[in-house]
Amino acid sequence: MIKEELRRQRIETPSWAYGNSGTRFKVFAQKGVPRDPYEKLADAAQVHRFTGVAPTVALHIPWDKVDDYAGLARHAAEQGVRIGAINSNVFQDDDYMLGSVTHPDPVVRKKALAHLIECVDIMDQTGSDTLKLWFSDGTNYPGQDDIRARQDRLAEALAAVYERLGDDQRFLLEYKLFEPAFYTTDVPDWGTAYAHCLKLGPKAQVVVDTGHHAPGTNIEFIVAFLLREGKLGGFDFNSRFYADDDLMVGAADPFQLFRIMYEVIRGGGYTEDTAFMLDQCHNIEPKIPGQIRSVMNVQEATAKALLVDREALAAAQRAGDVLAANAAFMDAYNTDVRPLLAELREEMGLDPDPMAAYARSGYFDKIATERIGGAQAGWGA
Ligand code: RM4
Ligand code: MN
Repeated sequence: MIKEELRRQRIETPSWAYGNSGTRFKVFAQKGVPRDPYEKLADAAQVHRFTGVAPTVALHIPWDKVDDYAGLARHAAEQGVRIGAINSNVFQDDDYMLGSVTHPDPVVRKKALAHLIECVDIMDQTGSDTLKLWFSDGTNYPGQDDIRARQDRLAEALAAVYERLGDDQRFLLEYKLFEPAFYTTDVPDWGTAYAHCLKLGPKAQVVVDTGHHAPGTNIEFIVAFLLREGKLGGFDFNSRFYADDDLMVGAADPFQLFRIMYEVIRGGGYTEDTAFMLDQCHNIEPKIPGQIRSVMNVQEATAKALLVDREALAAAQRAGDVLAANAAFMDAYNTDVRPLLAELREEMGLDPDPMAAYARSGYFDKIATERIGGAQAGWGA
């Protein structure tokens, strides 16, 4: 039953999506933006309230640093959400100019590793079971550092973090082809991430950020491959037109999102073991509705992927009927699934139109009036 499958979908929203963001040119301040992690969780709870499928929120440390993490987890529960993945940050300190865990200086490497271990401590305190590791490490100029030695340093740090993980915890290693490093990046692609994870064991998996590939990369192939090897830990969903644009998922290329979700379902990855996370920034659009729209986009792509007639597709594939196989795919993609999702929401006791329901709720006016004074959360804070 497609509706049953959709009802159990879980999409995680990122705390940083609720704060101010922008580009290196300008960060635009918006009204009502949270001033601390508690207010970010309150906003995330609105997304869950209107969609019913976004019960967890990813934190970013140190952006979401608090004195009492158990208290933060309790606050989340009071709002009706839970703490999801803990995202580490070893890219915003002066010490990290030449790298973090791959830095040539062992003192800096030690500091970076201590932060990663601190993130596991926070997982223990918040009940989070997932650590997300993204490294901006790399070099800008040929000869700047030893490519091979940097891999050794990376492996050493990953092994130490792996060792520290509890039985029910895992880490997801994220790759990205370039930026901020422009010549070499130490984890530039899924193959590098996969090789490191494979060596470590089952608690190390790869996370696919859909914005972290070269243009034209076939992401669904990567998804199919990693799932087949039991190494797909989850997604950081977003859209890109050029590089790591962090736009709303399903906005730039809903067909790609459908193809990815099809491979997830085909490969048995439509389970709670795969984390469907958003990693986005809403630079010019309002943040809570931006997240609601994104969640709906993932739901729509999933519904279409579930609609693929897999028997007809398999028969066409066996028969070598290229056009029939492609038609089976396209028929599903071209189906308007919005009525089905509206029906499902009503069955779940939700408003069939989450965007309109949020707009009517008055929540935005409330936060715009209440959240006066203090420093708004934003990139790097
Ligand atoms: C990185 C990467 C991480 C995210 C940060 C904010 O490019 O995508 O997942 O935590 O940005
Ligand atoms: Mn990401």
